[in-house]
Amino acid sequence: MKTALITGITGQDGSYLTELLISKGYLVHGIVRRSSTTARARLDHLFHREDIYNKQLFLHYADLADTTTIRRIMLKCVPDEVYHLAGQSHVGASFEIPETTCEFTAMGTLRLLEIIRDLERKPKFLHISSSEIFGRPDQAPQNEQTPMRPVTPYGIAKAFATQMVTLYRESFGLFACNAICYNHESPLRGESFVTRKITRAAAAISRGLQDSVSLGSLDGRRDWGYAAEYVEVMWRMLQHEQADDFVVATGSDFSVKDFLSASFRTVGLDWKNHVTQDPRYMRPSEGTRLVGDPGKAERVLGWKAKTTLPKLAELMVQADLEKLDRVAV
Ligand code: G4F
Repeated sequence: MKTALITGITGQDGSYLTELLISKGYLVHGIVRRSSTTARARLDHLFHREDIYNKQLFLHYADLADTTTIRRIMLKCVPDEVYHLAGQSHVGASFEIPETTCEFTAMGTLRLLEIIRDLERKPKFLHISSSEIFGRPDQAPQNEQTPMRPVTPYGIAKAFATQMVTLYRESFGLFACNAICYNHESPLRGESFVTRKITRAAAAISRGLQDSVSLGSLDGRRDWGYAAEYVEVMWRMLQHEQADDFVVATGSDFSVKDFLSASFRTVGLDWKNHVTQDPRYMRPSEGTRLVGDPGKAERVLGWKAKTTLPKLAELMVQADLEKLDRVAV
């Protein structure tokens, strides 16, 4: 039986990854940030299972800045694999809180690498990197060799973390990998990211609960995949005989307008009648042409994304409709 440790276990990816690893018979330990609210709704279904919680799934409190506690957790649970998902992940917010972003996203990763470097039994390590490291690239699609040119505090923090992972692999011999993930969405996506904001609004507007939704720039293009599929490749990366970096993407890009169109079409509405723009959601600078070339992941790991627009938007809107209807009953 293998043991995994997941940072950011309460997030969208953490929850899908936990389910995957539990189905594969892993013991799963998760690091949870202490706060006054219990923000682990995405894990509730496992938390309430007597056969799983505290038998196959264990949660530990720690902050990414708290090296001593994280080292203690690693020494206690002796993981075979560490999946590092945690960090300040909102690109727009990173302009408001650049120091916090760098503290958790950049330094948090370095601290984990330093802890692992000192362990006698070193676990394999996966860092969830981001397409934001490419910023405004010269080439599209981007691959593992594309130079990093980040244009947001978040992208800069991720570029630092990504390069540290490569450095620790090459200089200290750690089995450390970067999954360079493009946007990946699902019904579990946080409500402040554009996709979920749109699908929730489309569902609520169709049920007569609101009239419109306020967004920022509609021109951005993204390579949107389905998060439930992305955790599979995260796992495969750590099962591969060699540590390496992989772009994780669908290979197709769409605009925010395309996502709006697919979402509102699902409920039989025209998005143009329900969207307003608000400068509050505009960013001082934006990545452009962010579309990934997932060829290496397909060749080496046998992984290929299956779900993209319009199916992705449809399944998210359907889930939001079901959620609203459950509350209304
Ligand atoms: O949904 P977003 O906030 O995602 P973004 O910035 O691409 O970042 C996400 O994907 C990255 C790559 O995988 C991750 F590294 C990162 O952690 C995060 O998961 O914004 C997407 C696009 C942008 O062009 C943004 O300007 O949507 C545009 N947008 C327009 N109106 C909006 C809004 N974004 C947000 N969050 N909220 C809006 O109202």
